[in-house]
Amino acid sequence: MDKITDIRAIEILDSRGVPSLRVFVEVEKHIVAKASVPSGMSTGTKEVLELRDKDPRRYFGKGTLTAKKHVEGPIKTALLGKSVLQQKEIDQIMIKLDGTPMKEKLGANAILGVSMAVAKAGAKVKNLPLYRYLSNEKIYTLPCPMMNIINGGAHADNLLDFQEFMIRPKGFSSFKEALRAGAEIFHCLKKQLKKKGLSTNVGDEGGFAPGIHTPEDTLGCIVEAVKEAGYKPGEQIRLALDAAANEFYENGMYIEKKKKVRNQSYTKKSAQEMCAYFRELMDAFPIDSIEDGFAEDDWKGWKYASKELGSKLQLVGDDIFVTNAKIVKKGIEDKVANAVLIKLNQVGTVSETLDTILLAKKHNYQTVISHRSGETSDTFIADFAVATNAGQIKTGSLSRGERTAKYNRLLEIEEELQKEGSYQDSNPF
Ligand code: 2PG
Ligand code: MG
Repeated sequence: MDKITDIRAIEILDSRGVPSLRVFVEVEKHIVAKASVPSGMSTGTKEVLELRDKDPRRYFGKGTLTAKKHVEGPIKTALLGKSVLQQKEIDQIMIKLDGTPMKEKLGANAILGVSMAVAKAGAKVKNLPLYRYLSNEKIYTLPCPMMNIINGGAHADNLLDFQEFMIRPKGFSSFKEALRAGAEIFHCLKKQLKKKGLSTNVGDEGGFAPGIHTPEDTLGCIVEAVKEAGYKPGEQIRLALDAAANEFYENGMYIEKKKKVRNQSYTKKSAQEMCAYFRELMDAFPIDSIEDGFAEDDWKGWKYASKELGSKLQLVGDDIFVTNAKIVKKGIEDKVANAVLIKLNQVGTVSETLDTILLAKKHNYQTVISHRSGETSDTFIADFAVATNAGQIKTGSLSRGERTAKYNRLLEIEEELQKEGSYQDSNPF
């Protein structure tokens, strides 16, 4: 009683009001599971292809009707009658049917939507919550939330070149309490910003997007908010950055891009100078995780920084690895980074994402399951983080429904698991 009897898709809107795709997989004519595909803004060049219609008359060319057609045409034809319990086989059929390394024929959004909906359908057939269904080890750990409370870079129209300023709870005994700390700090930060006459409007991921000019002032504000909320910076709350350096890497240098765009004078830094700058920030603030501190084309810079800083903090590869096992393998061999950001839509199927997580774990690389800046209310990644014992999740700030949906799903899972689950706080960094 597990055979696919229909697959449909609709064009939906993501949290930025840009089209995305929702896929429905029907099993034996009575079970229907649906999944929605997210979309990134600061993307790595080696991410699989998000298929857009390129029809300028609709959604400025960003429609997803072609992807919908592929789901309801060739993909459906290839998968009708297959068992939803055979995730790997289904993903392989779609990979072969597409036949291109970047999934550009069918579109990775079409393929991933089906892959995720098939996983959810499998869980429904087995009458299990998704996190139990996807779990191999049947050990369930709630991830540490990395909460992005100040937005910059490509996610906010302010002057910050770094994209994400996150807080990372340390030493809490449950996900619930770690999340509470995050939310309390978020509200204190709002007060801090107001007091300073700064905007409390939020960016794409629900973090504030104030007109602060420097990372130092931003981090200073966050530390103040942590204290005001009654937590100890460094001890209970650490800070994490996603520089998303791809966005401000030009001709081999890291530049003050937002100043450049505004025709203001701007500085440039080499990879070595960038590394020294991160060290300065680490000396001044309790930072213990930096994502994409270097650009994907700057493998040498990454290697240098991994040697210099890799024993002191978590260095997370996002755009450089794009959740691709082959690239992560090369990174492991070259001792680049020590953690991998995991985004399903960078690689395009559930089983390939699982393979990348397994590879990372096998080599003691940390894993962080991640949302995209363009999200939907789908909570797949919350279950996925628990199923894979990833240890960490980043899914934005403590505002905006598409972000809190994932945190709320984790609260639900923690409650449901009671003593069967534990909260992971054992990251070495
Ligand atoms: C990132 C992500 C998610 P985007 O860079 O890590 O925060 O952003 O989805 O825009 O790539
Ligand atoms: Mg990133």
